[in-house]
Amino acid sequence: MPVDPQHHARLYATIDHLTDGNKGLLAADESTNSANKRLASLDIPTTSESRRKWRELLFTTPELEDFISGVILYDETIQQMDSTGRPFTKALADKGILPGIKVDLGLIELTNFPNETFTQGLDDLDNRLKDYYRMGARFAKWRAAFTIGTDTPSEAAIHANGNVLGLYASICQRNGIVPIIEPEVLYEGSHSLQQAKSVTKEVLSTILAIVAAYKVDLRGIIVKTSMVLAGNQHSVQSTPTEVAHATLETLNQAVPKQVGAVVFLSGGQSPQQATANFNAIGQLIQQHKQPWPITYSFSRAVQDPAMKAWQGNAADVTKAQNIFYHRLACNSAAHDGAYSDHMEIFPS
Ligand code: 5MM
Repeated sequence: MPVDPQHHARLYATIDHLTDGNKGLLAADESTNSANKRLASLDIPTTSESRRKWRELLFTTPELEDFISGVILYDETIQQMDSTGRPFTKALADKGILPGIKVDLGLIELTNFPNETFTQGLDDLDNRLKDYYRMGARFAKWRAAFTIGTDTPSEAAIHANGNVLGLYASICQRNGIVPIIEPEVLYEGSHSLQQAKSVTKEVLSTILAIVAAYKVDLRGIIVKTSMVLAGNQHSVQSTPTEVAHATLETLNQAVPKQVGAVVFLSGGQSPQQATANFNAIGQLIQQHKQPWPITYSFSRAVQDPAMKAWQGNAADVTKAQNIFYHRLACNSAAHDGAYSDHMEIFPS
């Protein structure tokens, strides 16, 4: 069945809202396993209530809407409530923040391709999206992951994930939900900047061509990508200027101009490194306008310092919220290339 034309207008309106001004998207969609790993590393109990309290701290940060236009939630979180009994979706919507939802069900091994994965979750996706739409979600996210190695990523892994992403995106759009397509090229590894560039170009251009072949409306999708930089174990680490040039050059070669928006993940960079690299990208955009709105959609780079300050203690909620708010302020300044080291002088 063809997509109702009105759905397209709604998809574009969602993207316009998400990319308004210098705001970013908060990725708070860690699966239970990932959320628990982060809590356990700080000796915080790995319970549903701890995860709820953490998300409440994030979502009730005063003036969150200054810097955040949308939040990606996880299945558990979209059904949870704040301490006053208000659903998180309502708490966010009351601030003009759009709820989104991670709908992939994680990575599984790609048989015959060591160290490669594809992402599962298509079964029943249509029904799940209908439920999530009723709960208020207006955008969704699906992540595929690619490791740079001697024989990876293989053509098979890129194509398998591209086909799944194409199906996911088409099912989202027919339900009036903007699909975020996240083919992450991992930062972990000893690859050079040049290798990161060529792999990211190959992954993005192949996957987006497959997505287009599924007749997905490219204006109604968001691409969530890694910044292009040398691997974290490479002998020479990329400077922000190098990252900015390599990233925008790669995106211009691989991402069709019609795509609705591009957002960056932080991918394990330190919070300050992610902001400095995003700021260099922001500065370059000031000089050379890009075909798509571009913003940030970080998880670890905005959450980690605040979680360390919180450590599960009710008495430290305000301190943690201030740190979280400060990180968002730095990244929204970076969006316009207006971040500087001076912004890191922050009273503890
Ligand atoms: C790559 O991870 C995404 C962005 O987070 P970072 O800024 O920390 O790189 C993130 O949205 C991720 O997809 C979610 O946290 C879900 O991850 P898991 O591993 O829990 O599926």
